[in-house]
Amino acid sequence: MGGGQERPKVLLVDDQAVNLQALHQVFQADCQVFAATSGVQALQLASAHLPDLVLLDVVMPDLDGYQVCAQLKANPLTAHIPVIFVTGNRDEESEAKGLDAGAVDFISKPINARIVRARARTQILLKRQSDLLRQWVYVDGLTGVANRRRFDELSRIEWDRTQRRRAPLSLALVDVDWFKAYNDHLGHQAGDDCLQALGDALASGARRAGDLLARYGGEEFVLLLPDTPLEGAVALSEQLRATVEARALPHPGSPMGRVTISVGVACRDADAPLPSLEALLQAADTRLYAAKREGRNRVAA
Ligand code: GH3
Ligand code: MG
Ligand code: MG
Ligand code: MG
Repeated sequence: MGGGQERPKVLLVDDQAVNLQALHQVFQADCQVFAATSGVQALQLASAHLPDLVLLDVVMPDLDGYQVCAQLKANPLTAHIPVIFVTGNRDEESEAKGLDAGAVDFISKPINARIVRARARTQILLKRQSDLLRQWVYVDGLTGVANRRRFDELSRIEWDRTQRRRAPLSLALVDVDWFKAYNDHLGHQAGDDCLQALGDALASGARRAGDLLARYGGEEFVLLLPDTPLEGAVALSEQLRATVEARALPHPGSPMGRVTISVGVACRDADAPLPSLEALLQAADTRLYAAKREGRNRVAA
């Protein structure tokens, strides 16, 4: 069904085993299939596996299909996953309600395998195209790391998410030392190449799945580190600083003779509450400035 790509992931949700089985037969040959028999389980599996499509029953004992669909759409992680209702309720009111909840399509039971497969194929294709576009929209053209737009969106999400869970959120601002002089000595093209190399170096530093490295602007990068206390963020930043220094990229305009970075680190947690994401950025920026003042090629927190 996916045509040469990785097999699409489909989540089937129905409280009756016989219905699940019928759907399973439609998809098992072409797709990686996950099955849930309740709304709660459906939400868990959707977050865990991020399927390309959800086929969703309406009438279920705990959460009904409309509630499940609304919750999927309310979660930024799962909001872009298309949902098709598969239901015994054929009336227009049910269909309108399903589409209002954010579903892309509505299929009546008993199902016709070819129709279900064809409609699913269309939605999976659209989903893959929009995934691709979303990816490009979020990538910095020069370095290939996430761009400022991605950082702005994810940092808001992580600010709220970590605050709700009373978990720490750390942020490290990375700035290349004497970079204007680098361009002046070696030219702007060499400067661009250097930023690319730095993007690679920073991205290759040991990082956890939830961490985000983004190009923040010009010759500045930012690391967003959810669930990471200040000490952890400082240790990681120090590791990245050392990695860049060890690459020994020649820098004739720097007293260090090689390309180095300075890093400002800040953290919001129970001990150090901050009023806003802007305040966290400001704190990291102040420390970055201190790292510069204290001689560059260092981490300040
Ligand atoms: P400091 O150690 O204090 O950070 O000195 P600096 O020269 O790096 O700081 P400053 O902010 O004065 O200069 C940053 C320079 O980075 C300005 C510009 O020449 C260069 N720069 C910013 N973005 C790019 C880019 O995309 N490509 C290239 N080649 N250079 C860039
Ligand atoms: Mg049912
Ligand atoms: Mg700068
Ligand atoms: Mg700089």
